[in-house]
Amino acid sequence: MATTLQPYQRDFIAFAIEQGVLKFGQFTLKSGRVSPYFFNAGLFQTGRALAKLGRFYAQAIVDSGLEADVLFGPAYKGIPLAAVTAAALADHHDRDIPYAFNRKEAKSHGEGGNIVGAPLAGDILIIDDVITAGTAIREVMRLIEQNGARAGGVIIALDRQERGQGEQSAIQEVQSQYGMPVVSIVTLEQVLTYLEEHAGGEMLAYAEAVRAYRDRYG
Ligand code: OMP
Repeated sequence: MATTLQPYQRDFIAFAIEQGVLKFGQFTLKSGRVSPYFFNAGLFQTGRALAKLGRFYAQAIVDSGLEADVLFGPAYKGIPLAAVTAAALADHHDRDIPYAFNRKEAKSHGEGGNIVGAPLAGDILIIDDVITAGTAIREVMRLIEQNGARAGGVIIALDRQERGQGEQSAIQEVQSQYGMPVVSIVTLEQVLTYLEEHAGGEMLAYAEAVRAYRDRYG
């Protein structure tokens, strides 16, 4: 099924490939699945790349209509994501949203606790990199609840559109279990459309491998 892409979504996929963040090959995932592609957000590793990444997340948040009182970046990888996205929302969309993140080790002195930044009040928008089977995001939901707060939504870079614990997709499960929307800058289907539209021989072979994987785990 073909899917449509906004210009900024095309730019994001091109950018992820150019930065070596979206790679093709053979990768064993956290879930144990062996995938023909991997998205490593840690490889957006220069100032310019991070600033640009923040603008993509900010655009996706604005496009989705998601409202947020606090942007929350789970440690460790979510921390720079929350910071650059909060900055991009302020600089490019005139939305000055508080942001926060957690420490993995709770601190008993100084300011104490395990949350740094804005207090977790109102609708918390969780920002993360990827959802595959949904394990990582469930841990974050527990953390938010332990802090007496409520998540109002999740924004990720890539929705791999894979099955979760049952027959539904991991994202459908998370949405129905927690009653909140999960949005992404792009979905796997959009990446496939991009590869099929733009790419030469090698990329088409990758697209075929990804489709085969999707037939198995999607
Ligand atoms: P789940 O916990 O299965 O949803 O997997 C999501 C996590 O897996 C992400 O937060 C990453 O740590 C890691 N991951 C990626 O970063 N990129 C991928 O393309 C795939 C995974 C993964 O291992 O599934």
